[in-house]
Amino acid sequence: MGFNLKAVDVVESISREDFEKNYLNAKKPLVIKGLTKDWPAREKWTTEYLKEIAGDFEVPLYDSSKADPNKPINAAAAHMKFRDYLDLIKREPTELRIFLFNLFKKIPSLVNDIRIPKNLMGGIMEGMPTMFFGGQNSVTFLHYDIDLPNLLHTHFGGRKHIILFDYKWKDRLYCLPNATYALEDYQVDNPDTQKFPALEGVEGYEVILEHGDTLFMPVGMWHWMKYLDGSFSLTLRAWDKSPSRKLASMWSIIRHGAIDSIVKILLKAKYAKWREGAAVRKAERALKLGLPK
Ligand SMILES: O=C(O)CCC(=O)C(=O)O
Repeated sequence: MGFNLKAVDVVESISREDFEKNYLNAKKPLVIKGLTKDWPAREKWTTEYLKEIAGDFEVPLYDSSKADPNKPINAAAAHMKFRDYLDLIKREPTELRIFLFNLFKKIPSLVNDIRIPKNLMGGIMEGMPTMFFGGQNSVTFLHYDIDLPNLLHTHFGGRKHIILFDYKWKDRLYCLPNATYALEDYQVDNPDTQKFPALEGVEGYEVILEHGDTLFMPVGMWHWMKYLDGSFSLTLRAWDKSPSRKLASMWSIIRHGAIDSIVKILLKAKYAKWREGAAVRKAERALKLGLPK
């Protein structure tokens, strides 16, 4: 009972044709274990190495809260020297995470440690490799990416538990209006379906990533992530080449980023209350009508 989760397909390697037909165009997730086998990063990126090259940087840290009605999403909870943070996640469990960190901007030579997989997919934004760090047990709340990209998410230094849902389940997942995340963190690995009945039967995917694994997440895919060990990831994003998809990405950023943040700041608790009610109404309606079909 609860979610209906299937294992994500896992391959060692894949041809472009197979990937395009069965995953990219089919909007289906996939783990490619061997995509990084020729990346120097696979051996080189230890926490000691990262401390050596970037330990002095001050980094913003995020906790598990996300829905403060007075703050734009992604407001940092604290700051710390990168070196101290890396020591912390190796030493003990913590909910503190680093989210969307462009370490490559600070240390451009890092790009030499990876290989952009252009043979797999076009449109990868080479200037935007972002990094994510988490302590054991830290959780990245369920969301989909605001700019609607295809994502290649590679994990390093430990294991990460990931649960995914197709975009079409948005209403049943209690998505907040104007947002790319849900009403509440209903513990995605053990959801309370008494309190959130529309979650019952929602279909998704599940996988545990290990060091060097790359997860492909298609456009609009909801993702929830729990770091099982203090570890980190690198995400490469690719926008779809069609002008209509590009426009959809731009509009999503404006609506879910700028407009949502402005309304949040102006209306505060009133807005939060309205949209929570709206998310519940939509979820209950979708459940009643058996949506999505
Ligand atoms: O690794 C994480 O903590 C979050 C990753 C994520 O949300 C992404 O790659 O879009």
